[in-house]
Amino acid sequence: MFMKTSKKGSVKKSASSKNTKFRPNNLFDKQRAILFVAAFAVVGVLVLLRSQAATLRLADFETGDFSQIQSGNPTLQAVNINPSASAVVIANDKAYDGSKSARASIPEGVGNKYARTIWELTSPWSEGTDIWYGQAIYLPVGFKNAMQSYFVPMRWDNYGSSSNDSRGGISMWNDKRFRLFRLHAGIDSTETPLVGPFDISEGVWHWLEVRQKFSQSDGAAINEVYLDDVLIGSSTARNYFGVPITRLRNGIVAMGDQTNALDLWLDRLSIGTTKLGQLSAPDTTAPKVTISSPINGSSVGRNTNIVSTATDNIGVTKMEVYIDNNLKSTSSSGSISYAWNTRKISRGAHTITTKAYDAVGNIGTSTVTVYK
Ligand SMILES: [Ca+2]
Ligand SMILES: [Ca+2]
Repeated sequence: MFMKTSKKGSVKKSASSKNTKFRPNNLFDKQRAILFVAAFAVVGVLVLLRSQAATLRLADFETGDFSQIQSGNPTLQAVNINPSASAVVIANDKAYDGSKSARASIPEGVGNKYARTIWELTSPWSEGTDIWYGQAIYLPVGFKNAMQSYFVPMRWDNYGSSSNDSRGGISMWNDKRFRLFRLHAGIDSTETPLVGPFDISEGVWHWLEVRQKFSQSDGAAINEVYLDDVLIGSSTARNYFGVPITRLRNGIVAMGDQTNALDLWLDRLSIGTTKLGQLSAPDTTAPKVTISSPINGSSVGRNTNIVSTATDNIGVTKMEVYIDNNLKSTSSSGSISYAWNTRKISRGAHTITTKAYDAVGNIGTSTVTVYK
């Protein structure tokens, strides 16, 4: 059931005939042989130059749009969804670096769904290509429970450019664990992971990076997965099937049998020829908290709604409401509300404090004093 396809693999023998068989035993054929060698040498040099020309491509979304992904093909949108609604938007509420990220969302409903960005590769990946690709990923608390079948957050493929498509990348299966996988229509459906399974925890940003040297031969390929800059597994098993790879996608690339709504955040999507690695600067910025209700200095009625929101440079992981230093409510997001019944409290001044935490424990607070 893992990304089934109805396509059957078929291998066509290349047409050859004895009339065109190459026999370099006369002058014409010798000249032809020299031309062949020269042509292959030129192609080889061009391929080499092309591979050397590959430089880091990085989308951190600080531009506020998807132009960093759409380079080279403005008609190929970074935003796609099936069946409906907006899929990937620039988000300001969480970011791995800077202040913006991409948020991929799918609505409730049945069906194969996707909400992903698409990189059009500047040159196809093929036998011998040694490439790094990665992304920062934030799975909100509850994501795994809501994920019902399988989910692919990062995938390369040649779908669209070849009917004989093959795919690989990172997927999460219904055991809620992640793998580096390979798949080829009609040929490899064994679902044997190249690396994994491994865990990616919720409620905190992670840096996920993959190195793959592509080869159809077991032992000649390289497959490495890094999570938060730590190598968590590797193999040299065959990782692709000879069809040039033309696209890399990030987000909710595919899922099966999903009815729950889901969303996740992405940042710092990258393609390069060397390891990019996790951002080294630690997060020392505390969340900024505001209490929008009640207003500082106001008199409170019998039923008072306490409403507070927080933002953070990376992400708010928890919020709390305190009344006179007593914890009353918690949430796992960047907003919190609490219905305060003041009937039993004493007359006079009372303090309301809300706290917001980020993943590394920085705490922001906001306090108002109200009167009964
Ligand atoms: Ca960013
Ligand atoms: Ca922070």
